[in-house]
Amino acid sequence: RFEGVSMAPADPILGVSEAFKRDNSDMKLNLGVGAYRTEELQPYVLEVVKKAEKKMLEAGENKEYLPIEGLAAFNKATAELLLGADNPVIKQQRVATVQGLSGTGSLRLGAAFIQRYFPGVKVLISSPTWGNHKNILNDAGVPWSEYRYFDPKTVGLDFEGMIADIKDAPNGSIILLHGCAHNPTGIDPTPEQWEKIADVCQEKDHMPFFDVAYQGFASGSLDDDASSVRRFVARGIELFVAQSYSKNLGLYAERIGAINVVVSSPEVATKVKSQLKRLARPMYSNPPVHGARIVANVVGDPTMFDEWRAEMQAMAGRIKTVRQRLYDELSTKDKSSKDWSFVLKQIGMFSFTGLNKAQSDNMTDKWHVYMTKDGRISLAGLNLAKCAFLADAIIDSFYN
Ligand code: PLP
Ligand code: TYF
Repeated sequence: RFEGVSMAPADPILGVSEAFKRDNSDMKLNLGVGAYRTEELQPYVLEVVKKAEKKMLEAGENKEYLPIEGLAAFNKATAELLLGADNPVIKQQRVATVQGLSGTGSLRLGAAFIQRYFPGVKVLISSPTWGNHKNILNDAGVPWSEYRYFDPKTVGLDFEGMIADIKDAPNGSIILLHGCAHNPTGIDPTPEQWEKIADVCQEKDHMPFFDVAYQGFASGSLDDDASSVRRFVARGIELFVAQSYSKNLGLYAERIGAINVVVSSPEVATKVKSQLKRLARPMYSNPPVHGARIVANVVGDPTMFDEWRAEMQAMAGRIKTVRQRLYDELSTKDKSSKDWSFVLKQIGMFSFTGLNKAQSDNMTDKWHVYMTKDGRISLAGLNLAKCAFLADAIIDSFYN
């Protein structure tokens, strides 16, 4: 029966970690998956998460099923964190929020909604984007195409190309946008560029679908990192937002996130929420409680909230420090006139090095540096001690 099943290809990101595990070299360095490590390159559980878990244990909470839409206290906290607690759309009850299985599961729920209620409507995704976006849309049966985003010549944003492609899309298309810290490029539109993107969305009646996987992690400020979404909401544009707490609270394996749909009236919000629940029910019935309780506790307690902010800023700060050191090492070691300053301009967890597939292969085969084949390195997996070594590897791979 199963003989006809063929081997699935390894995931281009998670497969890198599997290959890293199989490597016995002392030199090896895992810059593949975007997961935060300490300066000792160890996984990090936030102190504030441990504190929330202790409080939860002491309260002796039960393990009853959550409702299909998730934990009410979490759903309230997560929408307020995203949009700002005093946002008129929250006061007017125009947001349908459903707890999801982290960012991925929330995107999947959004995609299932699109497939059911806007069949045939195309989703435009950036070229390049996080690889799983294509899988999610494909498996949900949602058609997609790409808009230009990255310009290899400037190692920056191809804003003209992006705007032209969004303008060219049929009216009423859905535009997938990274709320902040674009993965994999680390290049975000400026505030003025966001305004122009919003102009085009309004002109063309396009609907944005924001993927917010790094709120607070890009700049260290939760509000600044949500400003792109809030800008569109303030214009009265209806939109989807998927949120993840994998990175900013380090809750990777707890699978906690949410799908939010901002709509025109409370009546519409109630109906949309009921349909999101209907989609969730046959897929996984109801979401897990542990991560939702952690988020609700941290966000709902002013002291813990401040502690969270401090720890998030420390994580974002450590990444900025290694980013600077890597740039310093690259510009000192490289005797050519190549300008490496793009490394400093990029934000978030990643640096998009511009290395092609063969060069990325050289990084892994010769230097035991594990990274994705699109030339992305996760700076969250790098420490100061390894920056000189990494610069040697990058320069060797770039010029050979
Ligand atoms: N979207 C983007 C752009 C990401 O980089 C990630 C990874 O963190 C996710 C979504 C979702 O990850 P998770 O499912 O762990 O929340
Ligand atoms: O891009 C990354 O490395 C992170 C982590 O299926 C990730 O977003 C990678 C693959 C995946 C889920 C999360």
